[in-house]
Amino acid sequence: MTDQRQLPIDVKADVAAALERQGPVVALETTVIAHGLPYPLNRDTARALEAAVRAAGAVPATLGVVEGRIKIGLDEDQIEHFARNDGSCRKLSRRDIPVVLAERGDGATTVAGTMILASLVGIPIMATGGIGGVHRGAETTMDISADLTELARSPVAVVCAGAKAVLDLEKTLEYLETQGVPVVGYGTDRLPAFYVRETRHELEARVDTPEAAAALIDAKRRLGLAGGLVIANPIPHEHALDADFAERAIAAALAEAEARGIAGKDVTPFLLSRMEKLTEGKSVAANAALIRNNAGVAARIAVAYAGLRSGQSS
Ligand code: PSU
Ligand code: MN
Repeated sequence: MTDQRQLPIDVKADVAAALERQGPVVALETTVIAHGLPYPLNRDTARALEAAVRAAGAVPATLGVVEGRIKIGLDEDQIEHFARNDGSCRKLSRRDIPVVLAERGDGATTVAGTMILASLVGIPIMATGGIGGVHRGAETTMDISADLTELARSPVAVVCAGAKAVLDLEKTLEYLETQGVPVVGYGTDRLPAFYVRETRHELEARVDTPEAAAALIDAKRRLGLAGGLVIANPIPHEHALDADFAERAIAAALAEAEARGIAGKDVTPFLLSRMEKLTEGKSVAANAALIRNNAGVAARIAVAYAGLRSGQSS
C-alpha cells in the first residue's frame, strides 16, 4: 500500500471498515458509467452493481476522482453527477490521474485507472464489463489500451466478460501473454467476447468456483509477481447477442469510426454508442446485464479470498 498521507484521498466509511478487518471489498470502474452507457441506464446500472456486490456479501467501492480528490467509494449524488456527465468528467487511464489531481477536476476511471486507485488502498478485486485491449488495425494505429500494461503492474484481479468485442482478440491474448498476465475462464475453456459467450480462442486456465479463483489470486500474490489477472466470465445466456448479428454491427461501427477519423480515447465511447444504434439498444442492455453479472461473481470471489486470507493468518 502506498503512503497515503500526501494524497488527497477519501475512503467511504463502510469501505474503510471492511478494509480494516480485511473483509471482502470489490472495486467498480466508472468510465462505463460516465462514458460507456447512456443516461439513466448508466446510473441505474451503477446502483445495480453496488446492490449485486452487497447481495453477495461484499462491500462495493465505486471509484473516481471528484474535484481533484480520489474517492474510494462514491455517494449517490456523485454517481448521479458521473452518470449525467456534462463533458467535464475526464476518462482516467494511468496517464490521466496526475493531470486530474493537479487540475482539481473530475474523472471516471477505466480498468487501468480503477486498478491503480484500488491498489492504493489494497483492494484486490474489481469488476468491469470488458477490458480494453489491442484494437483491430493496431499494426498501423498502435492503439493498444493501457489496461493491458496495467494488468502487468497493479495487483488487482479483474472480473470481466472478456475483452470488448470490437478488439482484435487474438492480438489482445498475445499481448497479455507477453506481459505475463494470466487469463482465466470462469466456467469456460474459451475466451468470451462481451456480447457473446465464447470465441474460438482457447484459454490456458479455467476455474469453476469462487474458491478456485481466490486460490489463483492468492498463488499469484504469494509468488510476489507484479500485476493482476483477468477472470473472464461469459455473459448470461439470456442476455447474449447472436454472434453474427453482433459482428455485423461491430464491423459497421468500426468502418464508421475509421471514416470519421475517430482516434485515441474517443474510440471506445464512439463504438459503444454506434453499437447502441445499430443493434437498436440490444448492445447496451447486454452490456448492463453482463456487468451486473460480473459484479456478483467478483463479490463471491472477494468473499472466498477474504476467507482464505483469514484462515492463513489465524
Ligand atoms: N467496456 C465497456 N464499456 C466501457 C469500457 C469497456 O463495455 O466503457 C471502458 C473501460 O473503462 C475500459 C476502457 O477500461 O473502456 C478502455 O478504454 P481504452 O481502450 O481507451 O483504454
Ligand atoms: Mn486506445
